[in-house]
Amino acid sequence: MRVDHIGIAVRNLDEAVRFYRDVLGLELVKIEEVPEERVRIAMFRVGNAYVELLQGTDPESAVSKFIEKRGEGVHHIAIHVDDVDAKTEELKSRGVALVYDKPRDVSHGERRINFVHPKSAFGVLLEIMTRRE
Ligand code: CMX
Repeated sequence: MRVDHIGIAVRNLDEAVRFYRDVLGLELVKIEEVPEERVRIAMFRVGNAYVELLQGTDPESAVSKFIEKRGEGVHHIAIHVDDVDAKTEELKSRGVALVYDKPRDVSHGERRINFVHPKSAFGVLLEIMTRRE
C-alpha cells in the first residue's frame, strides 16, 4: 500500500490552482470534472504521490457540504491498494463503515474508489482506491 494522494477541499479551484502551481511551483497534471462525485479536481504530482484539490460542483456535493460545515482544508487521504474490491469486502467483514457498498469507477475507469467513513477511521475520511494507468 502507499499514499496515492491527499485531497484538499477548496471553494474556488482556479484560485487554489494559481497558488499550488504558480506560487508553490507544483506540477499540474490535469484539471477535470468527476461527475460521479460532483467535484472538479486538479491533480498535482509531488514525488510518487499527488495533491488533489477539490471543488464541489453543486451544493449537495460531499465536498461542498464539508466546506459548509468545516471550512476549506484537508478533506481525505487516499491509500492505493492492489484490489479495492477485495479490500472493501475485507474491511466490511471487520465491521468497518464504508461509504459505498461496492467500489465505483470514476474518471472513465482510471480509478476505482471507495471510502472509509471518518467515524471508523478516527476522524479522517480515508479513500481506498486502485489506479489503472
Ligand atoms: N473528514 C473528516 N470528517 C468528516 C468529513 C471529512 N471529509 N466529512 C464529514 N466528516 C464528519 C463530520 O464533521 C461529522 O462529524 P460530527 O458527527 O462529529 O459532526 C460526521 O463526519 C458526519 O458528517 P456529515 O456532515 O453528517 O456528513 P455525512 O455523514 O452526510 O457525509 C461522508 C460524510 C464521509 C459519508 C460523505 O462526505 C461522503 O460520502 N464522502 C465520500 C465521497 C466524497 O467525499 N467524494 C468527494 C471526493 C471524490 C474524489 O476524491 O474524487
